[in-house]
Amino acid sequence: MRVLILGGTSEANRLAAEVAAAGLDAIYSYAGRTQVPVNQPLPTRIGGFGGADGLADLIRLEEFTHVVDATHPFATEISRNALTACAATATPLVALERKPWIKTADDRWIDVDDIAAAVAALPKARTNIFLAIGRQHVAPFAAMPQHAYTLRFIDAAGGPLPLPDADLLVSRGPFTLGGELELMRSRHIEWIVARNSGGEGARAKIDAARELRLSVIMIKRPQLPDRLRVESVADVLQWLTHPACLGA
Ligand code: 3Y8
Ligand code: NAP
Repeated sequence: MRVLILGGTSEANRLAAEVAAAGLDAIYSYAGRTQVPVNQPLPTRIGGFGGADGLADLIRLEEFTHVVDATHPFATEISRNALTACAATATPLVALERKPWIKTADDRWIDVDDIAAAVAALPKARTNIFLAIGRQHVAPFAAMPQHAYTLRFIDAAGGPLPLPDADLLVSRGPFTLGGELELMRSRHIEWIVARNSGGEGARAKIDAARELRLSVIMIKRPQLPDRLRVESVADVLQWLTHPACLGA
């Protein structure tokens, strides 16, 4: 058995620890989006594959027998590529995917389909907005320059921000409820823009928004094609060692 773990999430990190502890032959893969990704207890590769074909070539070259897609729910391109490459090489694939956050009666969410709809859902009158969606999709918010934005990136911006009134926090998660409450109170945040990423690493801001009764523009998850998916590291290990149990 030789496993390729497509990583980059808290769940992937927990999986890597269990796979290493089980002594399985595995490689952890990062896209290389951040400057200093967390070290893994497995041999690690960093960088794209060159699309689905490149991933298929690597599967053949490295003789991977299994692929685990433990990437983020919004990382749709790599997930589609993994489906294509595993079909082309007849390699078993499972997705380790956390559930989306579910709105409770006390949540003030406005559900939107994508970034453009999130921009359109913002109030018109100037207010304080926490853009908790990373660095890759900030530019569309320049259409609403009247607001005071708080941004949060993992690495420093490396250039001017595309918003006239923006303050940048450089901080990687996982985040805590206390830290998020302090951030929102000290900056008088009224609105939050977030992706429905699910998991525990990013949900503290959602709990803080509920406690402070703030409005959250919640970007829905993109759709992915059907694939075998599990929600726990234990299920992945079961699939790797006893595939029949999961109907794989
Ligand atoms: C490179 C690996 C761990 C894993 C940490 C999780 C939790 C904290 C919350 C906010 C939201 C956001 C962002 C976020 C979270 C975890 C987890 C998660 C959101 C790292 C990581 C990589 C990335 C890539 C990065 C994106 C960005 C998104 C920041 C490592 C830390 C906003 C997603 O600068 C960039 O280009 C960053 C890009 C993709 C989304 C974006 O569009 O900017 N994640 N995040 C992975 C790779 O190279 O393959 O550096 O160690 C992983 C984690 N990020 O326990 O250590 O599992 O979700 N990551 C979102 O939810 O919207 C932050 O600020 O409140
Ligand atoms: P994406 O848009 O789905 O993928 C874009 C390209 O990045 C892929 O086609 C592939 O390049 C490369 N890539 C992505 N993940 C990779 C991996 N694990 N190993 C090797 N190459 C990878 O991806 P994304 O949304 O930018 O996310 C990039 C990474 O950040 C992923 O590992 C994801 O788990 C992590 N992450 C993303 C988010 C988010 O909000 N999107 C949040 C937390 C963590 P090639 O085409 O060259 O093969």
